[in-house]
Amino acid sequence: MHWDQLLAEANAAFQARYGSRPRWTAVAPGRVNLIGEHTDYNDGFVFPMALERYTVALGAPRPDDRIQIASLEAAPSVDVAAHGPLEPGPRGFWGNYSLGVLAGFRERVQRLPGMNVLVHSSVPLGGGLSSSAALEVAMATLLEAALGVRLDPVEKALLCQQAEHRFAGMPCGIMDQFIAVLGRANHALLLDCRSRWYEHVPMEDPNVSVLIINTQVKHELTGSEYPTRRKQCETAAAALGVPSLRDATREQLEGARSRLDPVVYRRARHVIGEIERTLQAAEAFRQGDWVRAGQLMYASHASLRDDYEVSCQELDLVVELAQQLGLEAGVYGCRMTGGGFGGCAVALVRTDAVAAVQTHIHDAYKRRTGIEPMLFVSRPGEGARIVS
Ligand code: GAF
Repeated sequence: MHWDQLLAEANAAFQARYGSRPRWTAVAPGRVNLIGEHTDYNDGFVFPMALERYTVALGAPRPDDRIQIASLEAAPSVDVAAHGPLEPGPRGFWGNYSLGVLAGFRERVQRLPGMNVLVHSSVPLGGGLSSSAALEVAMATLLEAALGVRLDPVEKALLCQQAEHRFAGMPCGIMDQFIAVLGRANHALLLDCRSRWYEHVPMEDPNVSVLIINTQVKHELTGSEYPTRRKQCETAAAALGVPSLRDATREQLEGARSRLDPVVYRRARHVIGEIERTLQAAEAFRQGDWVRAGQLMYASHASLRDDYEVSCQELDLVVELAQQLGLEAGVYGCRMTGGGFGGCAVALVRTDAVAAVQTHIHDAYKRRTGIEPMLFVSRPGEGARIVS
């Protein structure tokens, strides 16, 4: 859906629901991670780009002290007192992300204004493209406009991450909120999750495109498996005597192999290798070396599948189909993206080959699984901003 259409639908819905026009409009993007998976909570590097798919949050003041937040994608709406208790709703409630952001702001500014809010999104929900971070960051940006404050971008991303930890019960790393805040059109973001140093890496070559393939499956494992992976990484780091896996080398890991649980060893092998691959891939992107970047993406996928065990049959099938097409058909590389267990894969494709690649993967995937996948191309989009 185009940005203009998203905004027009949101405005019409806002007026229909609240009977007035919005005073503030804020927007934040979804993201696709090009490489650097499950490295953020290991103090490593990630390399995402913002998508041209956005969540928009519209707001207007209310005369009383209630805050209402409605969504065009989910129900029921949020309805809380601006200075009453802010507690998460039931697990899985979409409003928890917004409630967490409200709580984070209230800790900073003491008092929130009464507001009517409506959110609308073109980020596929629950598809591993970070629809939750887009929602958190859009809400945070709306609150900045409403309160007339500007948070430091790093502080804003961390506030949103805390919202997810405390209100949605998801112990995520910092990648998704950072790219939603810091995304830049036609650039990917290389982020050091330890120091929070970052570099916007240009992605302006019109001959290469980023294709996103949504498997349309979501195996309900992410919730339980994600914290387990985090713990296994901590166990590995402790056994190696380092603060986090960022500090460990392949040699150290091999030296300790006999004393490590084999599963913990494989988890650590993924993280250590993935951090190296991410830095190498960022360099390949800087050089426009798409063949090298693609090889690293395939290697990332194999490691996520075999060592980290967060892929699934459907994601493996997409990557296999892409790999079968290969360079000759214009595919440089492909991998699962995001937390795993379903959601999306990302492929780097020669622009003149995109239509044929898209048709082939769509048809073959549908034939083999009976599921209709959703494919789309996106340039790197803009980070969060106040539109009006
Ligand atoms: C999810 C998390 F939210 C991110 O922080 C990151 O760990 C990712 O999974 C895996 O790379 O999107």
